[in-house]
Amino acid sequence: PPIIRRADYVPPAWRVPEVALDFMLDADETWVRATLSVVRADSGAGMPLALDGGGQKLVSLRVDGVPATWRTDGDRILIDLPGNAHRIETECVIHPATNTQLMGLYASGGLLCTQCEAEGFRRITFFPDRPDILSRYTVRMEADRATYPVLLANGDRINGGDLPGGRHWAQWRDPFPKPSYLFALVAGDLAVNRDRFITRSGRGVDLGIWVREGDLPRTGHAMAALKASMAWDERVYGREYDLSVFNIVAVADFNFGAMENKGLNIFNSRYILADPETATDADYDAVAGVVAHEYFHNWSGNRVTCRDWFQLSLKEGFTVFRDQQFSADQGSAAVKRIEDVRLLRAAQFPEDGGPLAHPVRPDSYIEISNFYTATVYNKGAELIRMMATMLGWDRFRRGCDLYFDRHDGQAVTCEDFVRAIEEGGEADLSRFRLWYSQAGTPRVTATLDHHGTAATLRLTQSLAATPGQPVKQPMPIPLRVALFGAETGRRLGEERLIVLEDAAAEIPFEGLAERPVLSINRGFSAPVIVETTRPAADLALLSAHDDDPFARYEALQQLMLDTILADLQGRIDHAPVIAAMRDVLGDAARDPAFVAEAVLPPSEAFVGDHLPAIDPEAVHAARERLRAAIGGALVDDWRGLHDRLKAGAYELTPAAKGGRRLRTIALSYMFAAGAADAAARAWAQFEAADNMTDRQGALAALASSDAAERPRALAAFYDRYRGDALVIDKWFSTQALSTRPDTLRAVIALAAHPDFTLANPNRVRALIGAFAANQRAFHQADGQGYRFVADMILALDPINPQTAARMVPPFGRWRRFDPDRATLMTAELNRILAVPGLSRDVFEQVSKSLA
Ligand code: B3K
Ligand code: ZN
Repeated sequence: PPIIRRADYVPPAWRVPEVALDFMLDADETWVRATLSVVRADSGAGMPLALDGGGQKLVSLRVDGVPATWRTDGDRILIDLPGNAHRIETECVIHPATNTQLMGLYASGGLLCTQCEAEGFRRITFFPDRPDILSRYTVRMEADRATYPVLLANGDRINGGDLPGGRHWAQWRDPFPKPSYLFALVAGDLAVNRDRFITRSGRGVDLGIWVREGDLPRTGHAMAALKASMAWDERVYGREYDLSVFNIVAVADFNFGAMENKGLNIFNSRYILADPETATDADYDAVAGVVAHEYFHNWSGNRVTCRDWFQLSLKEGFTVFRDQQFSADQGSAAVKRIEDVRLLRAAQFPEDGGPLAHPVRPDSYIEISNFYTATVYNKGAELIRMMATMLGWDRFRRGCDLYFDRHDGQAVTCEDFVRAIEEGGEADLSRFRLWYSQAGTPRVTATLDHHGTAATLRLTQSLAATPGQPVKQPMPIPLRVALFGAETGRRLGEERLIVLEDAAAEIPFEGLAERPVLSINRGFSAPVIVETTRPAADLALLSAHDDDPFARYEALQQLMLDTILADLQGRIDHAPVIAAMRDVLGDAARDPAFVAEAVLPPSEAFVGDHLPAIDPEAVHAARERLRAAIGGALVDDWRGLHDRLKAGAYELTPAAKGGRRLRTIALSYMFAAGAADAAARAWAQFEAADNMTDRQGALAALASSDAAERPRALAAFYDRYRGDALVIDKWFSTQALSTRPDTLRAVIALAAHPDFTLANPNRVRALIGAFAANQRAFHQADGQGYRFVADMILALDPINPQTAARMVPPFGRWRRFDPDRATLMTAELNRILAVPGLSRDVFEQVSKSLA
């Protein structure tokens, strides 16, 4: 398949200022009539009009009302046009019910809905399907009234009515020019939660969240989050909503989290529906975060969009940063930052260190769907955050204002964004641009030499080669740094922001009253790996006294990581961790959410990232030994917490959420300790729960145990929630994440369960995605875990290539494992690659993983 390159960008030859679409909707066969007014662009002299297609049948084509001829070029059609402005009319037939890829117009649980980003619109009608073509859309839909009583599209409903034969129609108009990837329509039998928002300038906006009738009681949290997001973007970024309608529709079958279509967001139902009985606290946070994210796209993505797909991080990195800021403002900023960094380290660092590494602004792709990655999204957000850190909020905000003002209504590049921040914020970001072009996670070494009342901090940076990028240059790395007194734990002087510009630097400190302990990359000010040797006593001191909560967390994480790594080399000493943990537990009453984060040991995957060659069984065993030691030494504390944190009536406050989280962690430490009462406590928590957080927490603890209560709890959970897809997903994923040695066998059996289906991406992620993230089970030494996931990829590829391709990256880490596992992993990659007719999606991920 061809490689698309950023350097090959050419501006469009034709513009399409107006589009009129007319849909005769039907699940089996939908007719699409499109009228495009096309205008030759400056660069279009002598060029044909090229319209992308996606395998649909073209029934007729007219130019200025007259039947016309065309040429084909793969899936595209080319039309030679004599003049500079023409009217193109096409008529196509598509088949939503058999659209299992879930791109374009497809059926989901009796609804018809669309997903166009990145290149789905071409599967609906022939169109120059690229984000730098901005058009005004008018959409007419006609359908059977009983099956599809609700007809929605972008913008405002301007007309509609009944038709003979039980049919009806509606017409919508979106006044804002938009790229085709933001087009949306929905038809179906939906109920609506309506509300209203008054913007800062006094305009009323009608809000609607559309779901299946029975789901209406679960839409309140999403609606509250939507209104909070609208107010937040006005207050923090000065951005107001611009249409008089904002609709959200929840659908059960969706490849991704949600989609920011102009005025008509379409969501995976798992990011809309929440009530205490079926959604965990984490689900509640995810709903609010994704609702905010899609809403914020209205400015960062829709009003200002991407010139081409290489610029994806322009909208995604910025919008993730904005949703992170929003969530931080809604609850504990410290805990939110810890969660963001945990995700970055779990998903992005491994990507940056493996064969699929790519810059935040990629240089080439085969299938753009493969580039909706943690690098583009989450590292992209870190780049924005670094700019905000270096400029300070006020200057950064002035840069954002200039960006939005200057580029409103345009399709632009990451370079345009950086230039606006530079000019509006009065900064020089010339070397900072390297962060967009260089892949890989920088390593910073830090040593602090102390002499008398002075000290010298020596820093170096390096960046390893990544595919296609053998040699790298130093980048500006903003590091928030403070020193603490080794005796008193007091901070010595102010925190400093040090921007490491070159390969190495020496920073002097003076006037130090006692030996200093280094606190560096506070708040995780840069997405780098810091290598610095601090003895256990210093880490314990920081974990007790650092006044940056992220740095406190980080110190205890480092101490636990060092302890596990030492164990793997035969040196077992759990005492410093236990002492530090006892200290941290002193804060459990004051800040349970923070303590819950702090006491969790680093994941097996994160530990593996620090080893030259990973033996997953050994990592699992060492980490379990640490958990057992922490559990056992502090068992009375855990028992006490488990008793004390038993909540009264359910509340969704930050304190109540933190309490629930810490309570279940206490329970799991009791299991780790082998406490005789752990299983009975888990069962009691499971049975008495008045919310999903407590119930699933207890279930997860039992699922990894040998307790007699385990099968009982799994069966009771299934019976209680049978038919509730989002909860049954949890039932699948909880079992797939079990640390028991027989997990693979259980997962193979679950893949044959009547409720398992490859047709629903949530279900696939719940079972197969969760299993592939289970380090011990996926990497089972006999290779059967690899074989199972590879079989699933091959089975899914013909149905849904996007979702199939997302399961390939765990195989790409083969170089990090022992030779036997590496051989087994590459054998599966080769087995996949040998299958004829692979999708572009899977082909790209597998072939790159082998390279
Ligand atoms: N922009 C969409 C992503 C759609 C991905 C399709 N492959 C969701 C989001 O980031 O908001
Ligand atoms: Zn997004």
